[in-house]
Formats: sequence, C-alpha cells, structure tokens
Amino acid sequence: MSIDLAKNLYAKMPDVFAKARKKFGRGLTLSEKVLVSHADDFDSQVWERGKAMLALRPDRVAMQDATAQMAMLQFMQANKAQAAVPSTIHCDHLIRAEMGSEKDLLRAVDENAEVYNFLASAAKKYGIGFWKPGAGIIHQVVLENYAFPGSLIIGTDSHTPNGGGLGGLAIGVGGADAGEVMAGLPWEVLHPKLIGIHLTGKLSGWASPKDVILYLCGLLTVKGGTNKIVEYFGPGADTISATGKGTICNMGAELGATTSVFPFDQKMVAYLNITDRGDLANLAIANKSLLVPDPEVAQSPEKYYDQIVEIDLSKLEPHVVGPHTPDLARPISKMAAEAKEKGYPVQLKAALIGSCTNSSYEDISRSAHIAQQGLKAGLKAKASFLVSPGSERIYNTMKRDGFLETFEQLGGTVLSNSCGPCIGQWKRADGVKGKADSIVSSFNRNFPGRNDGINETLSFLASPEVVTAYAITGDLGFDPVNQLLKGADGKEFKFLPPVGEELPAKGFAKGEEGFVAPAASGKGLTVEVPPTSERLQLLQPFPRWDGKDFEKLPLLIKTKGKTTTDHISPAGPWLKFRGHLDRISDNMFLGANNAFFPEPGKGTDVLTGETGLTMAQIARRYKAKGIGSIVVGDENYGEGSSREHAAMSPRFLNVLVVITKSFARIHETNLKKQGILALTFADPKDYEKIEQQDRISVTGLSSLAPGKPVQVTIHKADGKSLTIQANHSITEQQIAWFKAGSALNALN
Ligand code: MIC
Ligand code: SF4
Repeated sequence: MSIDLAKNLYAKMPDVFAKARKKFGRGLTLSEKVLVSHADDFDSQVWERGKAMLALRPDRVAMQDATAQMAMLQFMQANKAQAAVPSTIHCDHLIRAEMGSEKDLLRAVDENAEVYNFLASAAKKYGIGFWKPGAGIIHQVVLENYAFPGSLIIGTDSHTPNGGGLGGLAIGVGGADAGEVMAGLPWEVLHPKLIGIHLTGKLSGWASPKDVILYLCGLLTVKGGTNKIVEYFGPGADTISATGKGTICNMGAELGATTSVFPFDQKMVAYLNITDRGDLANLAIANKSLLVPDPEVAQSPEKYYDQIVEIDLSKLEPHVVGPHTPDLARPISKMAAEAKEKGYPVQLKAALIGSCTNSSYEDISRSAHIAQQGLKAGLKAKASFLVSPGSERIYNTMKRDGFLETFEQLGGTVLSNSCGPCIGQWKRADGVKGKADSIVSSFNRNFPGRNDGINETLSFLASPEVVTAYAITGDLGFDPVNQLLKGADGKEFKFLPPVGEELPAKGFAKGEEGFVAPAASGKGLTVEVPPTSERLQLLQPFPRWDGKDFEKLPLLIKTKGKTTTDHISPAGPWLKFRGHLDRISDNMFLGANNAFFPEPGKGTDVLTGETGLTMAQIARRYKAKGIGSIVVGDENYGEGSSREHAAMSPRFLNVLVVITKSFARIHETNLKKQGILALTFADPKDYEKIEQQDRISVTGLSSLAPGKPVQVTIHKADGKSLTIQANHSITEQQIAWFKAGSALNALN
C-alpha cells in the first residue's frame, strides 16, 4: 500500500478537526475524527447522529469474489475507465472445503475459472488489485496489507469492520455502493450513533478477545448495534492485541453495528511493524493525537457516546453462543446445564477453528497449546476438527512453527486459506438432512444451514482455544475449561489455560502472496464474460417506476421470525451463481419461514391457489403475468451479510415493496439501491393483520417525501379493507433511485 494515502489524510486532519470541534462545541471521539476527515464537504454536511445522511469519501474499496461479481457488473455499467479509489478483489468465498488445502484449491481454480477470469480481467482493466484464490480471506488480507489507523474503508462484505483492529472505520456495504464509489461518487450512510465500550482490566487465562464480543452479543443482541458505531476505549483496550481487536470489530457485524473501532496504540504499532509497514507505524506514532479520541472524551464519556457499556476484562469468562443466533450467549460454565435442560444434542460432530474472524497467530498458538495438552494426555480429537487459516502468511507461519503438525497429529485437517465451511462450502461427510447435530466453531455466524447446508444443525460459536478443547472432548455437555477429563491412561487431568504468542517471534513466514497488480492502463483490455456462461450474466437495467401507485399487490411471502440474508438468498451451493442474477434468483427465500406455509422457502400462488411452490416459482409466475408483489418481514429483516442478491433477486422477480417491523442497515440500503420500496410498519402490531389472501396497495407514491409516512391499504378477501401507515427512511436522493428503477439507473 502506498503510504501517501495516510500522509495526505493525516495532513488534512488538524484543520478539519478544528472546524469540527468548533461546530460541535466539544472534543471529538475517534469515530467522529474518521468521519469528519472523510466528509465529502464538511461545511455543507449536516452532522446529526441517527438522522443526517453522511456523504463520505472512503480511502479504499475491498471486494470478495462472491460479491465482487455484482459489484463489478454494476460498476461496468457506469462506463468509467478506472476505479476512482484504490480497490482490491479477493478470491476467498468460492473455494469448497472437502479434501484439504491443496486439492480443494486446485479444484476451485478449475471449477470457478470463468468467474476468476472475469474478476481478474476486470481488475486488470479497471486498475484494481487482484488477490488470487488461496491468497487468503478478504478481511485478514486487508488487515495485513491495507487497513491503517484513521482510515475509512468500505468492503462488499459485512465483516469488513475487522479493519477496526488497526484503528480505522471499515464498513460493510452492498456491491452497488462499492460500484458507485469506484465510479467516483461519494458514499452515503446514515450518521451513526455511538456506543462507547469502556474496557478496564486485562484478559487472562481462557478469556480471549472473542469472549468480549460474544459477551456483547448476548448483552446488546443482534440489533443492538444497528446504525451505530461501537467505539472501544479505556485502559483495557491497550491490552488487547491488534488481531484480537480485529476479531472484536469483525464480529461487531453480529450486533448489526455499522462498524467498530479501537484507538491507535502500541499493539497496532507492533502489528504494522511485523506486517512490513514500519513506515506507516512511524507515521501514525508521529500523528498519534489524531488517531485517538480527544482527551476530554475519556473524562466524561457520557457526553460523547449515546450509550456506554462497561467491561472489566479481568472478570470476563469464556463464552459460548448459539445455536442458530449469535446473541444466545452464556459463560461456558453454564453451557452443559443449558444443553441438558434444552435438549441440545451434546455430541459434537465437528469443531472448526480459523476463518476471517479468528485465525491470528495468537489464536492459532493458543489453540495449539490446548491441542498439545490433549496430545500429551494421549488424546485425539473426537469431533471432526477443521482449521481454516486466514491467509498465506498465517498458513506458512503455522507450518513453520509446528502448529500445523500439532493440529494434524490431533486428527485435524488444515483447509485452504478461504471461507470454506464458514459459508457453507463444506461437504460435511457425516451430515444428514433432517437430523439435528451439534457443531462448534470459532467463526462469526451460526444461522441455520449456514455451515453444512443442514437447517437442523445446531451451530455454536466460541473462541478458537475453547473450540479446540471441545474438539478433544467432543462433548457439549462437558465443560473443558473447568472440569477434569480423562487422559488415554485413564488418569484425570485439567487443561491448563491456553498460552500463546501475540505475534510470531521470527516474523511471518511468507508463501506465495498471490497478488496481481492491475495494468497501468486498461485501454484495449477486455473483460471476459463468456456469452453462454451459466455463472455470469451481464446486467440489464431494472424498469423505471411507471409513476403509478401500487394497487392490490399479492403477498408473496410474510416471513416469520429471523429473516437473515442467508434465509433470503442462501449461500453454499448457490454461491456459484452469484454472477448470474437469473439463475441465483431460484434460491429466493429458500431458507425463510413463511407465516402461511409449514415448510421454509415455499408458499402458495394466491392467484391460482396452487400450493407448495418455491417463492421463485411463484414470483416468476406473477412476473410472467406482469404483476408485482409485496413481501412482509419481521424484526431486523435482512440481518447478516452484505449480499445484495437478497435485494436484487426480489427486484428481478418483480417484488415492488418490502414492509417489515424493522430492517438491518446494509440490507435496507441494498433494497433502496435496487429500486424496491423499503417500508416499516408505523405500528409493528400491524404485521399481525397481514393475511395470505390480502391484496395490498401502497398509495400516494408521487408525493413520496423524506420523513412522510406512506399509506398502505390492506384489502381483505371478504371485501373489507383497512388502512395502516408505514414509515420509511428514504432521502431525496433515494426517491430518485426509486423513480429511476435503481440507483444505477439514476446514475446514467
Ligand atoms: C458472510 O459472512 O455472510 C459472507 C458470506 O461473507 C457475506 C458476503 C456474501 O454473502 O458474499 C457477508 O458477510 O457480507
Ligand atoms: Fe468468509 Fe466467513 Fe469471514 Fe464471511 S465470515 S468473510 S464467509 S470467513
């Protein structure tokens, strides 16, 4: 990375901070420092938390292969010669985990050739860095190479906030946002509120950075962070390694937070130095006061943060969360009793460590320490034990320092440096559909079907060291931290608390870094999209709004309970169609619970009465008849990933309106970008009034205005009707997107 980016940013910070202090009449938090220094125009910007839309200029864009396809297809529609900001593509999501690192990678290169060629050729042409398959998982590679204190990075992946471990704001977005920023437009986001997490004490024993965020997930829930930045501060923050901070920020996505961030400190200096960025470390040291909150913030944090949480790290116990949601948390000492009480299957079928969230040197060395203790007692992993390293550096360093061998001796398999089982690209040998089994991982998501494609699987999350201990005992009904277990000789022993190194004493070992620089000029270069491809399809603009109100739309689905983007647009086997909107749309709502059908993903064609059809089948029928439809959703609708397919497929299949009790941030924006009307019930109880046979009208659309509720009329099957109100957060600019049919149409 060029250090000039940081130099220029730091050079302009003092002036804009002075203006901001004057305007706000107080000192600045770290989040505010990053926001104001990236404002498109500080003076004309309205700064009102929770209300104003911010127009920001990110320093860079990162994309991963599964979302980059749509991001690039959309960017290409803007007809620009080059990406306007430094950008990279990372090939990590499409590698299936089955046979171990080498074979899996070879197969991926073969079976994804079309997609990789498309991405590589587009990257080359448009001035975008390309990280080849096997180079590593986007967030780990960004942390090792691109994130820096004070930076603003956007990434087409919800766990982009991992970069907060190096003191910048790194934010997950949909591909349309990335495409627009690469096309030279500012990036818009609702001015987030701030949650301050005051850290005191120091982690010790089994407690790890992961436990900070698992604990917070339980406390704040999956929607507690929506449209908020989580800013950590206090003396405890300085005691956590930069990679540990990365873990905490990464999984802030599970709170629904816009992002999370830690102030610049010595741990970041150490990480920058060991990742060959000593010059950047020195520059940041020289500018330290710009990269931490103003001193008065720590003195009276309640004046600066909208909400404050206190955590004494010295008292934190290791936690386990799950199944099915990351906010079902408890200390590990309570897990066994709860498993018994709730009837969770206690035999652990698989234990998985690593991923973008938890494969730092610290994580791996602490886990290896637990594995060594197991081996010493003559034990092997009882559960299938899989390791997903985050990057080439991590993998090679693990190998050099003997950790790989330790894990393999324990019976583990080291997979390629990619997402693999974390995104359902895992062929779980012993999994049986319809059967509830338990698995545990150090990943960040545990929605039904997420890892092995089996909805019944109960997936729990914990720190990598705890997961390694569980791998050895293979038993959720047993507390590996506090209880005695039996060695091969029958003698009882207790695991000693894990000990590891934050950073490798010998530095990182490097393998093939896997970076391909773009061409100096893209002129004359072509982007490879085979016309007959099953996996890639150039986009056709969505139709413009015809100026008419939406009258008597049939209800496509009323989702019940948790509706994450994994429910709306499942990954796993569908990942391969991420570049082909028509093909992938067949997966629409396959994981969602329909209030009017007993089986997920299915429902009734209310025009013909035929039932048991998939949502895509029903929507395609309506579309063929020229009819649009409406989707009704529950709380925190669209929680989870950034995949805009969860918005594009409904749009492609003629869903015109989505009305919910509440939305998750990235998905709400994705819907608006694609031209879908995203509404929320003014009275959440109105959700109950929607029935399968209703026809729903949304009227007054020609006078759609920011802050003005919209009228929704529910026409009942018996001829009666009732009118309710719906709210929205649509801005002037977003009204233009709606009218144009999509944000992209509005651009052209
Ligand atoms: C995820 O963790 O859910 C993913 C897969 O990385 C997604 C992106 C995607 O669906 O491609 C995310 O987090 O945004
Ligand atoms: Fe990949 Fe999982 Fe990280 Fe998403 S959360 S980027 S799927 S490793």
